[in-house]
Amino acid sequence: MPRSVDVADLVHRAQAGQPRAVARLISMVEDASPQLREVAEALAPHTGRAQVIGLTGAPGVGKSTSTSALVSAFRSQGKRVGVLAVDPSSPFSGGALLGDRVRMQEHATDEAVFIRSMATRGHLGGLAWATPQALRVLDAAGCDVVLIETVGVGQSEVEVVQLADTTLVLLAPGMGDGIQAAKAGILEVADVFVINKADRDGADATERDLKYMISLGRRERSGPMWRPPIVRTVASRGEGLDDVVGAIEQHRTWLVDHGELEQRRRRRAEAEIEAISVERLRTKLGYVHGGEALDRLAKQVVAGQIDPYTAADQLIEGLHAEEA
Ligand SMILES: Nc1nc2c(ncn2[C@@H]2O[C@H](COP(=O)(O)OP(=O)(O)OP(=O)(O)O)[C@@H](O)[C@H]2O)c(=O)[nH]1
Ligand SMILES: [Mg+2]
Repeated sequence: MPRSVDVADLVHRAQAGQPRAVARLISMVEDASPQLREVAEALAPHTGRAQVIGLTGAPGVGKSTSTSALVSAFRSQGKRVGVLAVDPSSPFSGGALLGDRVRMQEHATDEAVFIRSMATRGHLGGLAWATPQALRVLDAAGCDVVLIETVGVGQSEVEVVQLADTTLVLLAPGMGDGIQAAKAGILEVADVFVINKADRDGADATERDLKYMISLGRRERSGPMWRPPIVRTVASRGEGLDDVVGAIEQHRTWLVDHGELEQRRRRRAEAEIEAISVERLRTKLGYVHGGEALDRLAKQVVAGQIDPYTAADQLIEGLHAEEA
């Protein structure tokens, strides 16, 4: 049993920007600490200030390199920066993301930069639940900007980027990204497209494919529309990053002017509440699983005495009864 911590003190120290306190709080999130509720309560009044930027794209497209370059750009504006590198496919933090540490090494000694790799550690509900809580920690710790990097492979990172005020989707020449991106539904979540590795052959073709893909995906929608710009970068040489920062800034202005920032943040809170609720129900059902009530209901379903919907009703009623 881990010893209980003085949450108020920990949050106080995190707010003062102490890296160890921030790290400890994020670990509590990852480990689903029993004190997390207390942590969330203590953090709440200090959140809502950070600008959240998501970066996603296929493996190796240059997300970490771009993230690191963006950190430099925001640092030169005097901002405090947090980075969450989220790998939905890895149950371990650290291991698979070792490369990220190397690429972000130049910021390792900067006290105003906090970098953290996140993993699900196998618990249910996973990143959809854990990432927003880690984000709250960084927000409360005074980060002006939080960059969330996630590998673009499927639904889970779409959920992760939904947290962001602005989402960058990275592509690179010759990786068949356009097609991958369309499959993963990543095109719709892009606020800014970045064609990285523009030093390589094929950047023109990638841009052409992308534009074609966007034209196919464009649906008729009422209300104001943001047209995601396409920016080219060579992240490994820091080229084009000013344009990316500019595009992020323009998008932010657009969000504010159209009342969309508020909307997005409300949707983020909705997703957060939902994720916590689902996680809690799952935990409860976990207790039920293999339990007496489920066993009894399963027998009745097998015997044709009741249908599975009725059985589910009874199971859920049982959960509520337990609560009362
Ligand atoms: N030629 C070229 N190489 C680049 C550029 N940007 C990044 N790279 C290289 O591409 C490789 C992958 O870069 P990362 O930044 O680790 O890519 P990533 O998207 O974070 O990779 P994962 O996190 O593993 O999905 C590294 O060897 C980088 O040095 C670029 O603009 N041009
Ligand atoms: Mg990376």
